[in-house]
Amino acid sequence: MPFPQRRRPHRAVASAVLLLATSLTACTTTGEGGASTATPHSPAHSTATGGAIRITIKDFTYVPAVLTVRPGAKITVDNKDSAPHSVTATGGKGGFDTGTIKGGATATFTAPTKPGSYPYYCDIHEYMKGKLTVRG
Ligand SMILES: [Cu+2]
Repeated sequence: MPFPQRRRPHRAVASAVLLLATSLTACTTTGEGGASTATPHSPAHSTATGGAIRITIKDFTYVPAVLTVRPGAKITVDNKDSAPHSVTATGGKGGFDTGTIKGGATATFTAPTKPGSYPYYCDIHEYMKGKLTVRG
C-alpha cells in the first residue's frame, strides 16, 4: 500500500524513527571502536563480506538500516516501493548520492574510500534515514 507522497504517514514515520533509534543504539553499544566481534546478521545491521552488497528500500525503510562495507565498495540499491527514493549522503559527507531511484528500479553507488561513519537520507522523504559504515 503506497503512501500518498504529500501526506506524511505519521505512524510509519514514528515506527521508522523508533527502528532507527533502536538500531543506532545497538550499533553504539556493540562498539564502533573497531573491535572485530562477530556481528549478528539481522536485517537492521549487517556487515558485507564481499559479493553483492545491497540496500533494499521497502515500505519507506532502508534495509539494513546500518550497513558496514569496505572502502570503495560498490553498493546496489534496490527500490521495492512504488514511490521514488534516493540514498543521499547527509550533509554531503562521503559524497555519494544515487539521485532519484524510480519505484521498482535499482541504482548503484560507490562507498567512500575513507573509513568512517556516513549517515544518509532520502532526498524525497527526508525522514528516511540510514547509515553506511566504512571499515578498512
Ligand atoms: Cu524516499
